[in-house]
Amino acid sequence: MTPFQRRYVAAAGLGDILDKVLAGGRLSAGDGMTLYRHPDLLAVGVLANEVRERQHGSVTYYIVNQHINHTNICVAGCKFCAFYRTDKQKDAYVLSPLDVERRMLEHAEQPIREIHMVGGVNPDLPFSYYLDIIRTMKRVRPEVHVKAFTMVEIAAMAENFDMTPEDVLRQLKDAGLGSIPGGGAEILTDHAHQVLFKGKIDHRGWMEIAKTAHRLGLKSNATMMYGHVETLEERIDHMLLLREAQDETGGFMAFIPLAFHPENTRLSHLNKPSASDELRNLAVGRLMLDNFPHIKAYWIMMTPRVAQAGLHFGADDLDGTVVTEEIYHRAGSTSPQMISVRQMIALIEEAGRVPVERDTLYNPIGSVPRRPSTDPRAVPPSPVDTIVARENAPGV
Ligand code: V47
Repeated sequence: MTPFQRRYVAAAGLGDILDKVLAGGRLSAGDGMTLYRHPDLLAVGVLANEVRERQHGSVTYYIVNQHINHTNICVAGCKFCAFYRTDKQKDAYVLSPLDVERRMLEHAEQPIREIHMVGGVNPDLPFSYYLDIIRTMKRVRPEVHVKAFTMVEIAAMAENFDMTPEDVLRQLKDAGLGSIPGGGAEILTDHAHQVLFKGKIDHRGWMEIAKTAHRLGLKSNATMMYGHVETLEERIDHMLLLREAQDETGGFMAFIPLAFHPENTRLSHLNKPSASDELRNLAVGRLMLDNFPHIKAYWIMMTPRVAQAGLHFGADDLDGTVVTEEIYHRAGSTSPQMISVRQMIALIEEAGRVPVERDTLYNPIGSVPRRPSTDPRAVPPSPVDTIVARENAPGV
């Protein structure tokens, strides 16, 4: 942070939070509310950017991935969802393992490293279906990382098949599941649960499955869908629950704030959160979740240009190339459904950041520039660490 930025943030009345941030201290719920209510978004962004650059320098991650939604049939009946159908509706679908194989083969020429698969809570599918789908994906592309099934889907499997969540997770993991996506968290409060999604697990259930997955060695992400019926206090409560769980397990990789898209939902009378609200949620997430390694600006939800700005408001990851995405497009997203690796790199570089391709677990891939060591016993620093150390060196 430059001396000018320090003076600017202090003059904006955020001196106490600045001191905590510079000392690496933990922010309180009250600090979180101050950051949400503060009129100067730029000052909030400067604080978030300080943390982001301390951790990651200019490095910005992306992944070459493919999203597949295996079924849109769902019995949860969430008010915010434009994607789900009942089994009687004519556009209801379930992809068979063969359909999944075909979708993957359509993109066989792309170096896809991750399949991100989520779907509805469909009680008509047997447990063997989920195992077959994962095994199919690993057969078609053995090197691919399968990040699949939200905590909500795992909980529904446990209930429908009379298994413990631990058994469900163990069997999915044995079949090839690599990690769990962050969806289904919505807002982790009783109020939001009652009003919006009472047909599925509440925050206790979501957290129990997340912690079980982490204990079994499955990393996960955590989303926060905001801009509907929740209060600002509920957003902070959501973050505090995540922070507390992360202190316990260390199993979360990224926090992903998702702005609510109202079109074609039962909440279509609401306005979509503004771009500045999107930037602020990235920034507050970065500042409150001091124990989360990554903050994701999910470009497909935010649009590429707002996500690009997000790289200066706390985000260090843009997610992936994403082949076909249905959940937000049904709810009115106007982003393209995929971008090429070249476009992704350009997006990051235009924002003055350094693109680093990653795998699902944030291991960098390929050639990030680094200086070779002449000492044969030296453990080479990771290429990303080298960039971060160089950029954070005094005087730079
Ligand atoms: O669980 C559904 C949200 C989530 C709407 O882990 C909506 O890397 C806004 O979880 N408006 C699914 N949000 C997406 C998701 C995700 C996306 C990208 C990366 C990762 C990851 C996870 O989307 C749902 C729900 O929370 N959602 N409908 C809507 N109308």
